[in-house]
Amino acid sequence: MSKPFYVTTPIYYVNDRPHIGHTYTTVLADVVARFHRMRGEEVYFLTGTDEHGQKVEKAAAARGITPKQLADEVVANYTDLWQRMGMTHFRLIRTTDQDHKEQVQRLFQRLLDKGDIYKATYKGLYSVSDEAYVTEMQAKELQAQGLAHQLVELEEETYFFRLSAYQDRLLAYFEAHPGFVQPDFRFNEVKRFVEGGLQDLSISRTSISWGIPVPGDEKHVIYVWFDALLNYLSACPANCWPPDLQLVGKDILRFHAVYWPAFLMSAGMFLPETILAHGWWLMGDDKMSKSKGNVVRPDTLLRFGNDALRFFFMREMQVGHDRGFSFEGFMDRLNADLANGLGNLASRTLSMIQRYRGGLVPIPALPDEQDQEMATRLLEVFPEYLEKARANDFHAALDALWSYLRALDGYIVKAEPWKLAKDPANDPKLDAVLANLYRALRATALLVAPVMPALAQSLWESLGHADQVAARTFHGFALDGPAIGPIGESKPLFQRIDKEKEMSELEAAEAPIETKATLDVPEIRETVDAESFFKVDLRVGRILEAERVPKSDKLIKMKVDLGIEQRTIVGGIGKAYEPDQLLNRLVVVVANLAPRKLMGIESHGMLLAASDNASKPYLVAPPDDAQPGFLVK
Ligand code: ME8
Repeated sequence: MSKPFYVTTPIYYVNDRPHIGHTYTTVLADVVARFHRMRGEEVYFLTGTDEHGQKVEKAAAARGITPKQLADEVVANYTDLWQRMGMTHFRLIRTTDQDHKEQVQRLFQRLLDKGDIYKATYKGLYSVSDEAYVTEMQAKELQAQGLAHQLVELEEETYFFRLSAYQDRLLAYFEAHPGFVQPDFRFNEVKRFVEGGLQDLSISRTSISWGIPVPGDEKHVIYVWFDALLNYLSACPANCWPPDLQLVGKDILRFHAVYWPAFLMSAGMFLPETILAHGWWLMGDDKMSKSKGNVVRPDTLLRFGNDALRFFFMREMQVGHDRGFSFEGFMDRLNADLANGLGNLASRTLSMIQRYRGGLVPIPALPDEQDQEMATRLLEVFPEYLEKARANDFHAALDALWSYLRALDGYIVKAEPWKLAKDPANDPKLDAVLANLYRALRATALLVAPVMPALAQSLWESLGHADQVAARTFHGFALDGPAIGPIGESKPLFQRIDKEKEMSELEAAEAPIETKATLDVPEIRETVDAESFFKVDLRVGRILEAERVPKSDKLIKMKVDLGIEQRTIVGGIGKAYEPDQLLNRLVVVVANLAPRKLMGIESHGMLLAASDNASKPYLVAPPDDAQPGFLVK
């Protein structure tokens, strides 16, 4: 029997309910799983939860419950969400599962027996917030960031994993497996990290009790990452190893591309085929995260449908890169591609086949050059889509398919079937057009089934099929085969979203901003050279007018004097400021920012504001004697 295709997501911490970042990774894995099933492969798809460690221990203590009770509570959110979203994982592994605990202890013992795990005394600095030992170099960085208070001197007995012994072996493996980490630019980061030298890794703690005990030395608990990474092994049935694709966010790539392969090498096991690191969904310039209080929960978006959210994720995010999230962008994408794009094409095509051919799909007898061109494009876009999807690039696959769908709109406009239908002499041409459109939709239903299972099925049935589209395989699908019978009932594929109306409701439904007493100082962003910085034109401006944007409690529309001209600027400061408070205020404006539309209003420029944990804006103010137009540099 051939080995099933094995795909994994990270196992999520139970210190938070799922947000759209976690949902994104799991959707991607589910799309990949469904795609491989339709390639005729058996698939094993695993997700799970990471439940041990100090943070869970503390959070539970604060609530007066046991860590396991807390974990059970949070895990219920995950199981419920994945079930509602129709995820097709075989198992949601929990690191508190008995089989996992045994696996972790077995492997720990094996590496101990082999000499790759040894006990020694650690003497040095420890970061309390990261729960990790800190090298001198890292300590200097933290001190430079004003975070020295997070460091404590520590001397303790700990078990180390002999990571340093794997540096050369890892580099040799990377050399021999150029596709091991994707995308390439992330692989290069990993290589540079390993080339920089690896130190042995502490893999036990005595300060924590909530974890898996070291076998035979129970005052030590196994370090969460050693525990967590092994989940992929614990949950793997005998014939599945190794994983074909491990999806991770870029934040946890080092654990998966350096520590994890080293553990496996030490255990004498095969390494995963590919580790794919995707980027982050951002809010503004920030990563979405609970501590920043800027999270969007999946339920806020799921009211537009499961398929809509899945499509948005796959269509918008170029795997590997970061992507800014906005409700407006979300709705624009769905309206453009699902309500207009595909939805419109399907309803037009089906109603024409119904009206002009009584629901029977014609067989084209005499296609002209234009018809042939469209038929050829289908023959091209079909394998192109499959190839891109096989490379996990659903963004590019959908892009190619939607550009074909747009070309079909143009084809209809040129062919004008409604005119052709008036004269029987045009029958061959009308037949060719209708058949081409039908075939395009049939292929589309098949191709998008992994991304939008329900929508694809609905389209499939409208085209006259009674079976499950997801049970079909791509291979051997006859793109130009005749229809199996008359078309079915046409159902609207996607209801157009009333953006203005939804916008205000969405803003209201947004997760309440969670405030914290102390400021969680974000890390300094990556270095930019002076030349890049000076490209930004910062000016003093004065706010002349300010009014709320209707139906939004966040946005304020302002007229701002920049000394040389007046600008309309829309700012997301409405929760922190009343329009009256803004009048006559001096502000700092990013004057050469490309204009963009916010709720239909063109905003040209941006006001600088500081922000706290909860993303509350504090407008940056020049001194009173500054004047509009002054350059800020
Ligand atoms: O790191 N955008 O768990 P975690 C995109 N337990 N994806 C995001 C995201 C965002 N803004 N935020 C989170 C852990 N993710 C460990 C993993 S694995 C052996 C242990 C996704 O709950 C992304 O996949 O912090 C990231 O890797 C994962 O959630 C982190 O989830």
